[in-house]
Parts: sequence; C-alpha cells; structure tokens
Amino acid sequence: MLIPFLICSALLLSLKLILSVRSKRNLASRYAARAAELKCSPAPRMPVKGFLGFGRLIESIKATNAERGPQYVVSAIDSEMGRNVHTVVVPIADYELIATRDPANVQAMLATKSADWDVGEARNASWRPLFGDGVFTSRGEAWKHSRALVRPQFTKDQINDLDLIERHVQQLFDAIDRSSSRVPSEAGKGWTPALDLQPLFYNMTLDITTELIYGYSVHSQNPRSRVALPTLPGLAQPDRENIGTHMDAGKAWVETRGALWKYRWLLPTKQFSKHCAAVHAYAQWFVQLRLQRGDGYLDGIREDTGQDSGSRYILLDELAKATRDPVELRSQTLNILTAGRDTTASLIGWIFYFLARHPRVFEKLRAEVLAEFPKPEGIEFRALRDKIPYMTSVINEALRVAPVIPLNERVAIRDTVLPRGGGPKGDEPMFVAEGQQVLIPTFAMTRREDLWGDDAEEFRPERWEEEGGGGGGGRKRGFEFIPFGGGVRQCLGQQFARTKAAYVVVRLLQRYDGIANAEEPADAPMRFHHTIENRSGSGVQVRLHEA
Ligand code: HEM
Ligand SMILES: *[C@@H]1O[C@H](CO)[C@@H](O)[C@H](O)[C@H]1NC(C)=O
Ligand SMILES: *[C@@H]1O[C@H](CO)[C@@H](O)[C@H](O)[C@H]1NC(C)=O
Ligand SMILES: CC(=O)N[C@H]1CO[C@H](CO)[C@@H](O)[C@@H]1O
Repeated sequence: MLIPFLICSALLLSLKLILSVRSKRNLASRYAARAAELKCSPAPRMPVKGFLGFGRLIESIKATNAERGPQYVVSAIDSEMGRNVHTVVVPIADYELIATRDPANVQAMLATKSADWDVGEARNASWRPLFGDGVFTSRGEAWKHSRALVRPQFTKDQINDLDLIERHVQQLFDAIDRSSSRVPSEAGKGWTPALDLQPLFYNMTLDITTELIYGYSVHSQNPRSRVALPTLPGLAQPDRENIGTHMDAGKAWVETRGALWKYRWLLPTKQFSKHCAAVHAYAQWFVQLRLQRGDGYLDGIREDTGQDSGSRYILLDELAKATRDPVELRSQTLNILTAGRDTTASLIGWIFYFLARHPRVFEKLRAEVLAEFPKPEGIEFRALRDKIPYMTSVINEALRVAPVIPLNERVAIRDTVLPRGGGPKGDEPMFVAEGQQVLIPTFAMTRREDLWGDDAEEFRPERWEEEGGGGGGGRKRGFEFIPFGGGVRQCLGQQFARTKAAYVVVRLLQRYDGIANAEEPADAPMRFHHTIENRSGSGVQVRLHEA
C-alpha cells in the first residue's frame, strides 16, 4: 500500500511544483552560491526525457502499473548513469528530484541529520481523510507528539501475544482445509490443490491486528467466531463484516487521488467519503466502548468473548490511559492498524513465495524448526526470537530481496548537505535546498553487488550467517539494510512483525512437510503487487503437503 503512494507522492509533489510559478534561474544561482559556501559539488543529472521532461514521469507510472516500480529505479540508474553511480538528480519538467541508494546519505536523512528532514506533506494530505492524524501520517511537532504517545506501547513484551496469534493461525488452517475439501479428487493424496496463500494471510493479519488493537477481532477468516457485542446507545454496531473491504477500497481511493493529486477535486468524492466514514465509525465504536467502560474494558472483553487469558494486552486500552480524546484514539489506532496489517501479511507472503521456490531452504528451515519446536505447544516468544537462527536469516533474506516497503522519501525542511553524491566520483558532499525531495529506494540498496556480492539477486539466507565487510555477500549492519526504516521514524512494530511472521512459519512448517510453487507461469517475475483488486492471482500460489 505504501509503494504506489510513495512513488505517487514523489512524482506528484513534482507535478505540483512544476505548475507553481518559480524563477528557475534565480533559484539556480542561489543554490550555486549556497553550495559553494558549504563546499559542496553537484551530483550527476539524469538525462531529460520526453516532451518537457515528462517522459520520466510516464516511464515510472508505467513501471508502477506493471508492479515493477522498484526494479525500474535500479535499471534506470544502472543503464543511464552506470552501476557505480548511487546518487543522481532527476529532472522532471522544471522540477528536480534527488534519488540516492548510498547508505551514508540515507543515514544522514533518517538519523544523524534527521532534524533537517521530514516526510513529504503529501503523506499527511492524502491519508488524513481515511485514518486521521496519527504517528504514521503526521509531520513535525504533531508527529513528535504522536510518536511519544504510542512508542511506549511497543517496548512491552506483552505485545508479542502468541496465544492471540495461535487462535488466528487455527482459523488459517481451517481456511486452508476448506479450500482443499472443495476438490474431492485431490483428497487423500496429501497435497492440497493449488491455493493462493496471500489473501489468506491478509485476512489473518486483519483478524490478529483488530484483536490486538481493539480487543475484539473482526474474524474475517471465520465470521461465525464473532461474538455478540454490547449495545451502545446512539451508536450503530461496528460493521465487522465489511471493515476490510472499506479499508482496502479507501486505500485504493487514496492511491487514485495521489496519482491525480493536482486534479483530485475533479474526482467524485461520494465513494471515498463513504469508505472513510465507515472506517471512522468502526474505530469510533470501540473508542466509545473503552471510554464508557473505563478500567473495566479488559474485564468486559473477557466476559463478551469468554476468553480468559490472564494478562491481555490491548493497545486501545493502554492508549486510553494516556489520552481520553476520542478523535485522537480513533486516529492513532487506525494509523497503527494500517501500518501493521498489510505489511506483515506481505512479508509472510514473500517468505512462502521464496520457500516454494527454494526446496533446499524449506527443508533446512523445517528441520531446524522441528528440532526446536516439535509440537504446537510450548512455543515461547524468546525461544522463537533466539533459538532458530536460520529463521532470522530467512526472514532477513526475504526482507532484503523483496522489501515490503521498497521505496521511501524525505523532503529537506531547510537548506542542508548530504555527505556524498557530489563530484565526479560521487564521494563529495552535495547541497540540497529546502523543499527538495529525495527518493530513498531501499530496494536498490539491497541490490548493490558492490555491497552484497555478485549473488545480490539471489535468495540465499546463509549470507546472514557470514561476515560481510568489503563487498562480501554476508550480513550487513548499516543503512544498506533498512526494511523497517531507520533513525527517528523507525518502525515501531518491527519486533511484533518478526515474531508474528516467525510464529506463523513455525506453525505451517509443523503442519506441512512439502511446498510446491503452483504459480502460472512458474518463472513469473517478481511483482510488487499492491492493488487490492489484484491480490488474488498475483499472490502466492502453492500446493502444500500434509505432514
Ligand atoms: C513486515 C512488517 C513491517 C514492515 C516491513 C514495516 C516497515 C516500516 C517502515 C519502513 C516504516 C518507516 C516509514 C518511514 O520511514 O517513512 C514503518 C513505520 C511504522 N510502522 Fe512498520 N512495518 C511493519 C510492521 C509494522 C507493525 C506490525 C506495526 C504495528 C503493529 C507497525 C507500526 C509502524 C508505525 C506506527 C510506524 C510509524 C513510525 C513513525 O513514523 O514514527 N509496523 N514501518
Ligand atoms: C495535515 O494536513 C492538514 C490539512 O490537510 C493540516 O491542517 C494539518 O496541520 C496537517 N498535519 C500535519 C501533522 O502535518
Ligand atoms: C477474507 O475475508 C472476507 C471477509 O470476511 C471474506 O469475504 C473473504 O472470502 C476472505 N478471503 C479468503 C481468501 O478467505
Ligand atoms: C485492477 C487491476 O489493477 N488489475 C490488474 C491486475 O494485474 C494484471 C496483471 O498485471 C493487470 O493486467 C490488471 O490490469
């Protein structure tokens, strides 16, 4: 979901600026003077393409539509500028974007000089109608406030609630069994028919995340598990059946509006408003329930659901101890719901995409999983995190080859300097003017052969067990590998996402001893699919063999 948004915001902020009146020449001389003052050298410029320079924009929109946006960034820089060039200025009409796959520059923007940078204003502007002001959408002081509010929640171990995840893994097993039983001729052979795991993972993470955040799962995997909810005077019951659809459709609208940002006022608003209202109403209901029940919220959940798992951890309940503002509670929880759901489903999907194509890795991982966790019971958070190093390698390698968020961006909020990119060798500082936008293609950083070795394209988890300095193919510890972002806005859910992914993989490998790629065609290229309508058919088609 972030991919098209980040590309679009990168490109559309450009359009916006193209159409604004600015005296290019004055700016250029001001930049040159400042750059000289700061001892900076210019970075190489990519060729201008197409009529008025719009060619670049058109190429990247085409690549995005073909679900190859991240690959396009690599191939454009490699082929037009050279494989040793890592920071470029990209002219698009009379606007300029910077793109850098140099970890030193990325570290400066996200961490060491983060005070000079922020996310672009388009992130807030485009997502706000759907999710409101929260830690993910906001900038500046508003972001600091949000971050301080929600961050403490993610330092607690209780957030890694494996019992909660297990209940939804059970529903996942049922969903797989249901799709198998639809093909009676296959029964008894041990292999399931071809099934697309990706939509199953999206539903599972929706179920887990809604329960973690609000205490009541939407149970998209099994509507019959939904418990009766209390009545709140004046408020309609939350629409658990359709919330996934409203969120997906709302996000699709955010993307369409993002792509046509300048002309968004021409788009019909009725559908979008309807989805936004439904998403708000859904979250609002639980916020009101929490505010009414006060400290009795968890007891109420226990009574309603009949689940009595001692120290339950519910994010809304904890946030409500810090603020009682209903709009803030609604917006912050929706921000976290969206940051945590699709990303994790996508990571788990990519892991199975690779396992289905690398039988050796599957066998090795399964052996290690069974040695540590022979049965479903007794899987503990710490053991899951520390006792199967190969699992960590597999997860890292999936995140390296297929980063869930392959493109990010930042905007300079004052004139500043990036440590590298300038001069003929690209190793001198370069000047960046206030308002300039920088594309951060994390995907491109993980594909650099000088950093990862000649086999950078290859899925090879063992590299994480080797030392990797000096261009060797082994593990890296710096900003060349930042699947969860880095610095001040680093992902808050990293540990939770890794735990959830590892747990789901363990449970599936306990149950299945074989996996076969069933995608047509078998050598289909990697696609960074993101549109909701395109989930089925561009997911992870596999056959599983029951152990
Ligand atoms: C594989 C799963 C995930 C990936 C790859 C991922 C990746 C990221 C990345 C790259 C960012 C930084 C965005 C930026 O720099 O502009 C981010 C931010 C964030 N993530 Fe995650 N994330 C994942 C799962 C989760 C989960 C499960 C949660 C919560 C339950 C979560 C909560 C957040 C929040 C709240 C932020 C915003 C932090 C801020 O802006 O201060 N993420 N994530
Ligand atoms: C988000 O955008 C709205 C206008 O669309 C603005 O009023 C608000 O201040 C912005 N918030 C942040 C945190 O940038
Ligand atoms: C996902 O959940 C929705 C809502 O309950 C349901 O309609 C859909 O069939 C589910 N998808 C799969 C693949 O089970
Ligand atoms: C709705 C939508 O975006 N459909 C696309 C799904 O993916 C296929 C194959 O890439 C496209 O042809 C569709 O247009």
